[in-house]
Amino acid sequence: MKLTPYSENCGMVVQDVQLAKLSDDEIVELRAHFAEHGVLFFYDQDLPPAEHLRFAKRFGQLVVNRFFQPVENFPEIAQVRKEKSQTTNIGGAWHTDHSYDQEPAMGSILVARELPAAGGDTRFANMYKAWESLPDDLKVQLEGLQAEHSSSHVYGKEGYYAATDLGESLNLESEVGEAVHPVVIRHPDSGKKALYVNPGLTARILGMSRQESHELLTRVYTLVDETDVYCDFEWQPGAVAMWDNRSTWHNANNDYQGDFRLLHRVTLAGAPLEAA
Ligand SMILES: O=C(O)CCC(=O)C(=O)O
Ligand SMILES: [Fe+2]
Repeated sequence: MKLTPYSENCGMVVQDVQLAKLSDDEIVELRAHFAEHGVLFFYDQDLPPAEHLRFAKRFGQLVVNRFFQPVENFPEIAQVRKEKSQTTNIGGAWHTDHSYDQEPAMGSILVARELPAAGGDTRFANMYKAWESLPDDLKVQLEGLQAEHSSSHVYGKEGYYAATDLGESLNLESEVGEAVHPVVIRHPDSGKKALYVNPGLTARILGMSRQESHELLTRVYTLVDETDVYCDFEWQPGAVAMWDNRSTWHNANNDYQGDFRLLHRVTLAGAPLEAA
């Protein structure tokens, strides 16, 4: 397999592979690239739902997202779906999947099924680079801190989606909850430090007032925003993106109003996160 940077600081395109036909050695190689780069893109893949699942199961254990509608006959595959008539999309804010779980999802594998005529890119951000880019005084302040992440303000009955036109297509009756993770983690496979707070799901930093926590998180997010750690993945039919939720953020562009978009996501289970 051959890797080429998608952009300077984020994402790698992996060529000369078919995800449905990987050898055991290629799985091992892919695992290393995944840990090192955080987000991998593939084009021209032939990956119907059964093959999508088979590839994901070779890569890791699965976890089922409890808020998204499953694909018919494939309860382990989630639909990332936006109807023509809906104005709100899934994942349209910077986040990392399942950070509200005690054992956050290791990764996600997203396959294009039906794309809008234009728009609908997924933006990614490299949280290894984001961490490295922060000023030293801020790094010292952040290391050792813990943050609470929550699903209730997004997926709860009183949360963000419940008040939108996407609400009825999500399972907002599912249990919501909180989890605490280190603000800076050491990636279990690469050994590198990564920033592990995100604007969508991190509720607060523990051990400080709401106001202090808000100010600190805002400072961090503003600095990340000013740094070149981003890439916009332009989907094509047959494209697949797989990302490591411990070392990236992502954000789905909602710039295709009136058009339909459907992707299928399989989510890979993770483990509790260790502080850096
Ligand atoms: O639709 C997308 O581009 C990504 C949505 C999302 O956040 C996800 O699938 O985890
Ligand atoms: Fe997501």
